[in-house]
Amino acid sequence: MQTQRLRIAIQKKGRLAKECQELLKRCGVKINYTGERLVVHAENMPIDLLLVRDDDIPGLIMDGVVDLGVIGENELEEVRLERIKLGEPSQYQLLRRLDFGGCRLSIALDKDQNYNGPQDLAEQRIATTYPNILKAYMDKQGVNFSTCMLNGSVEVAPRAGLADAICDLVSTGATLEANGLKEAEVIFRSKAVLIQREGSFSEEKTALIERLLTRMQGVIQAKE
Ligand code: PRT
Ligand code: ZN
Repeated sequence: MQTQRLRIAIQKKGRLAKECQELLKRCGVKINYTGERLVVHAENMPIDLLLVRDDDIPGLIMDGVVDLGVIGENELEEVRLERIKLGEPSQYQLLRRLDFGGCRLSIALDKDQNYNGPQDLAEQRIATTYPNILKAYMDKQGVNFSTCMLNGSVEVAPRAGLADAICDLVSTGATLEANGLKEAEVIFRSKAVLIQREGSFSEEKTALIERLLTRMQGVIQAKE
């Protein structure tokens, strides 16, 4: 069901939420975020914001339920690979990379363990929230391994005896350090991105997206 208003999905709470709100504000989109609503309406433009878990954003775009979304490339790629596996729609268009949400997806292991390359991970169990990105990487390396799927507390898995290594997001490295782990391989580098659904758009929506992109360009350049 398409509406006249442009629908944009952003993370409700979490690491991308504040910066998404800030970016839209700087682009001149006036929104009152108070309350616990799923949908909020811009006051000065035909835009509706969907405030959701970041995990839901790639699917909302790939199913064509919303027009635009802001999401970390790590989450986007994981969902894309999962959907390809399931034979579900996995298409989207990248409008632009943003200047926040930077991190890397890395394999890490006990800091005292010897590590000389991916072959040292052969037949090991790796705990992760990103099994598809990890498998794609390990397949490319030609290394057999097993996974332990965890949606949280991935960094404690080795100490808890659940896995030999982990594959998790890293930004400063403090979490790895605090858990006695060392970064062994960076397998994916990520930033927040603005994406668009496939398919046609009304002339009005196309013009509004153009306008937003132009303003975004200005906002991001001004910060550089
Ligand atoms: O509730 P919801 O499902 O919406 O949020 P979430 O808890 O799934 O995600 P959230 O808000 O934690 O992260 C959203 C996105 O921010 C991620 O998908 C990444 O694209 C991006 N991002 C950037 C990060 C980090 N940096 C990051 N450091 N996401 C998570 N982390 C975690 C990491 O998992 C580890 O636990 O921070 C810890 C490591 O940080 P350092 O600084 O100790 O290395
Ligand atoms: Zn999430």
